[in-house]
Amino acid sequence: MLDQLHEMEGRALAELAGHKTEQALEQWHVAFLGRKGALTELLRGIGRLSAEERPAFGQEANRVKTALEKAYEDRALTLKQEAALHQLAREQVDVTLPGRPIAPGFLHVSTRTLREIYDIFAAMGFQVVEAPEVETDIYNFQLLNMPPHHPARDMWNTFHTTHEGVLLRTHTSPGQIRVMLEHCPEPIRVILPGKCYRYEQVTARHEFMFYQVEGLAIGEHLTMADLKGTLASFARQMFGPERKVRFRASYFPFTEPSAELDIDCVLCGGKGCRVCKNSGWLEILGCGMVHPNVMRNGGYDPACYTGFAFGMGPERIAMLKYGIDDIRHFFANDLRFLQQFV
Ligand code: FA5
Repeated sequence: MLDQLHEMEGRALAELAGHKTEQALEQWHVAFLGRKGALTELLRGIGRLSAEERPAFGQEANRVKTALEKAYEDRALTLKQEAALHQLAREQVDVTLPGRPIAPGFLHVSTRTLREIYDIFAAMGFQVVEAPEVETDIYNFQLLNMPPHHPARDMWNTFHTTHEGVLLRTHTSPGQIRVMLEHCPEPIRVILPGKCYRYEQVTARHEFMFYQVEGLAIGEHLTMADLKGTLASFARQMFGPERKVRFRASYFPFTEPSAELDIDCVLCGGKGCRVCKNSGWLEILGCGMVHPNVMRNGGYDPACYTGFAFGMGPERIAMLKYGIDDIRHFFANDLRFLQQFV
């Protein structure tokens, strides 16, 4: 029996030295030290020994058990250390490699265009003011001379909220009234940039969300000549000093008279092409003299004060400036498009 015990010990230690995985180690433990393992089997045969032989065998079996357990733990520790060393070697960082540069952010093409517009108007004494994007029917329509059921409301269909009379503004013009009510009776010279929302078919030239820049000037002697001078100067600073401009009669309920400002086509120079639909002209904004009713709604007496206002779409302006053929690129978040304007 002692021979068998020693033979089993030798075999167990030899096998253990060859095992390289945690799983193989576990199987080894079950095979030699488990409840049905080789050592337990040998101990079961103790009854066949004489009473004198038993204590010596028992003692030796205990020594073997302790020795095997210790060998098992040592082997497990060695394997763990080997694995850790291996992982360290595999994940070694070469600190001498050049670093990867962090790409700096850049301005969105709409923001760049807005800032160009701010600069031009700031030089003419206009301050930048912001007004709410969530508006009421009163400011978006009624105080702008469009009572309920006014047919001109059809030009500005919007998104309504679940609160009666609360909507997403369709244009920046409600900001005119807010500024007037705040500053009346002082003279005003502001631009109001911000997002607008329209419930309309999205096309290459129409988004459901886009920016506008509103302009408003109020004073005691402002005339249509001031409007024309200011906007012609803006158009030439934005699109080049050689640009021709024209004011075409139009209609807005909140201005009288109303006009649209066109520049000669940046592509064909006025000869006529696909972009200007062979007219030679491109529309860039709507404008006019502030309607007397709107002046009164803002707290100004139209007998003493006059004013002019305008509203333009910076995305449309950027489309002309950079030759962008589809407005949907602006907010599609495709970096291939946006990175062209770094
Ligand atoms: C207005 O919104 C008027 N509030 C402008 C105005 C202000 C006139 C003050 C007089 C005095 P209109 O709907 O034409 O007008 O829009 C003005 C500009 O916004 C357009 O010239 C265009 O550049 C831009 N715009 C209008 N609808 C869209 C759209 N769906 N997508 C992108 N840009 C648009």
